[in-house]
Amino acid sequence: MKFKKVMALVLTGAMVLSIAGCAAKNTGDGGDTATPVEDKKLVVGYAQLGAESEWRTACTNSVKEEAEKRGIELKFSDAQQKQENQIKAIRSFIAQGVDVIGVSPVVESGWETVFKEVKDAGIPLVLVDRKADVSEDLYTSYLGSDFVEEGRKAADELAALIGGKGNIVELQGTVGSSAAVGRQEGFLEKLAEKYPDIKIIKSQTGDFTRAKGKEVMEAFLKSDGENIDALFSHNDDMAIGAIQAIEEYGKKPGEDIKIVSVDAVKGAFEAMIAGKLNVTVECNPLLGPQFFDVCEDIVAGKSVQKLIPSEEGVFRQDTAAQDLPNRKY
Ligand code: GYE
Repeated sequence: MKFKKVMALVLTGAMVLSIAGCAAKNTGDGGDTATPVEDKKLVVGYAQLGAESEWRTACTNSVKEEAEKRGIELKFSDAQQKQENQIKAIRSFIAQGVDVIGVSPVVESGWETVFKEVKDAGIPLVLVDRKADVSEDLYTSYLGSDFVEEGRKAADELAALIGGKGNIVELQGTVGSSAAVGRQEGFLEKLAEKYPDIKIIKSQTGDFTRAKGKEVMEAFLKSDGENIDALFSHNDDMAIGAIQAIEEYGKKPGEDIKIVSVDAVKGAFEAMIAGKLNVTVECNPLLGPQFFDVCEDIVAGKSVQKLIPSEEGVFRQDTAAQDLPNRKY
């Protein structure tokens, strides 16, 4: 059968089913052939922030795959790293009357108004991956990583690579995002506490993308190329962009300039195997199962934790080749 014909059949089937569903619902309100409430499909709106990195793609895939597995109707929106698009998506989820809303806030500030609208509509809100700077009564649960701890781990790894002494440059993530704010905070805290001889000579945002990571690293190299001992990158994608910049500049990434980044995506393992990246601190993007566990619990009236942390490790060059086949993202 031709694809179009198959699609037409599938669509007709879906329409019949959904009409049947509506009818069942209508009679269910007052009639005797009611569809039990438990049979109702859970409808979840998820306002993803973008598709800026390998990490983000893994996160999106995890959410989509898990929704499909559980038969949950997912309304998905990609905001292309723009808060205004996320706000629009959330408002449309409210208008559609979804059961739960999930959001990965691109930045921390500016959410009060729309979160209050969600609350007033009686829809539970779950923060996924990144935090928002709002009072705790405006959301039901936050699940994600401890970004400050990731920054601390990165500082210890980097210090070990350069013997506790040297000049480093920093590629920050999206300005005002909880991931960038937290990673920088943890990193600076460790430097202040343990490594007085390490200096950050340049620090700028690369917005968590490869292209910007490369561009900013080129600028760092132009002004301080002979003076940089190491790079701390807030994510692997920017580090991979920076690696290209360092090679084009004529230095060896991972040797002349040591590199520590965060995420532990497959691309980072490949770079470590090639000797170009030294360490990656893990940040788990596979949040789909935890996210829908929380959604289902909330709808079932169960109490859920306010903070659901992910478990994460650190991966180094020496074991990268053994580790890569076991990586899931
Ligand atoms: O590290 C980065 C992504 O919020 C933890 O966002 C996430 C970060 C992740 O773009 O690669």
